[in-house]
Amino acid sequence: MGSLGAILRHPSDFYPLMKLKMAASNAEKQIPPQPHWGFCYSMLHKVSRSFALVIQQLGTELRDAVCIFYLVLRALDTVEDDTSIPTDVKVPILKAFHQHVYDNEWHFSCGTKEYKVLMDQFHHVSTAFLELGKRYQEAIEEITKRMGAGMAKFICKEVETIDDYDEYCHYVAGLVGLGLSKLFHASGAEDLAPDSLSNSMGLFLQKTNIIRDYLEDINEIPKSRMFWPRQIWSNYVNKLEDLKYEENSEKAVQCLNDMVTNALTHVEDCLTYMSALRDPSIFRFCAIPQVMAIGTLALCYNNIEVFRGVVKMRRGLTAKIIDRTRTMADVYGAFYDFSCMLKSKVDKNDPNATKTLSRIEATQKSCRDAGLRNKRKSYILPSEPRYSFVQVLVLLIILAIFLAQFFASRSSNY
Ligand code: D61
Ligand code: MG
Repeated sequence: MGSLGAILRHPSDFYPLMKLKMAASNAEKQIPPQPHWGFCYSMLHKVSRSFALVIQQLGTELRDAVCIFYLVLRALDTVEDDTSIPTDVKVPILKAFHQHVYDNEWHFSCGTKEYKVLMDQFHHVSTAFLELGKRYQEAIEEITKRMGAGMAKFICKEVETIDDYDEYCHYVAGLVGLGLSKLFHASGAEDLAPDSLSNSMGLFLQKTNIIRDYLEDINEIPKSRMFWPRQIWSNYVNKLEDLKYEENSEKAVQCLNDMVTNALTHVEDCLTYMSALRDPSIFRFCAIPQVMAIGTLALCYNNIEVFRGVVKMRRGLTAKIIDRTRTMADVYGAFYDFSCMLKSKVDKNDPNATKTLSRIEATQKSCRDAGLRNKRKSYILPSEPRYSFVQVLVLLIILAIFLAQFFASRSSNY
């Protein structure tokens, strides 16, 4: 849960945080009894708290398919991400991964911590996969095949141009969007979305991750991982790692802002994709990560901390987003709020200021034109009552007296 300090600074975080905590512990209690499904759902909670929560609220049949889809791709990604596997071993595994899913005996040990457990016990995922409906299996197999081939291609190739960047993000996240749209369609709950819109849903999430994780990826041992395209960073520094050095702070922030501006190109498509969804649980499943992404971009924009440590939304704000993202009106409202926050951070001396502002204004226009923004509390305006130190102290003393009396009266009853 959020720290006491954070809650005192944002008292309205308290209720959504409690609600989230209860939802998470309920979800963990609902682990299915069969060992393979039990393994899959407890693994899902261990490797991704955020996706686990949104997956958990889908209807049973679709939820099982999405859970397996997630674990199969997470296992594939564990192979991709393990920088200690030699290329000549890694590439054939990535390319054949879609076949391994049908083979209960297959396993390959790699990764660390919970990812290692997932790899070592992958037979549980295969067993569960084989119990899914044929249409779900086919969609998962096809996407795994295409993603594995794409990852293999980029093992030996760097992300040079913006086209390479879009292509890499298509393989690792855009394809997830295409696959999910197929699963939604197969469940009978949604029309089949156009591929280009599904792709944008993934690109927006992946680019946000790549921007936020700059430092973690560059510091990766034994070998740094680089996803920022040379076509962008070479306008600011000679080597991608130079962005992390203090003497390049100004260039680093300008480069970061360029990257955020690039990610904003996908917003329109994402709003169009979400506005076509009909099923409320599928809607929440798709919308919560998107709202978190625009919030993360707003936080990272013009923020040197991206090059110094981890920049993350506070837990309380995440909890509020999960609690308050239910309809398209909520999504337009949230995108509008975070666009305002972005706009307020644009420095007119930034080399891309005009481009950035025009993308932000386009987003604000889409949100306004939809005319759906309901009367809601803003995520960014300080609607919080501000408590002074003395006020907090007085409250704590009153609480202490109250508790002391309560316990005194209880013990005198005996
Ligand atoms: C609607 C709802 C969720 C969506 C969506 C549309 C479209 C795309 C995505 C989710 C995928 C977004 C991926 C963003 C996070 N990036 C990663 O996890 C990177 O790995 C990419 C390859 C494995 C993808 C596994 C995945 C992720 C989310 C899913 C899913 C499968 C299946 C169903 C639902 C959600 C990243 O991972 C490491 C890290 O972020 O630290 C990387 O290696 O680059
Ligand atoms: Mg990866």
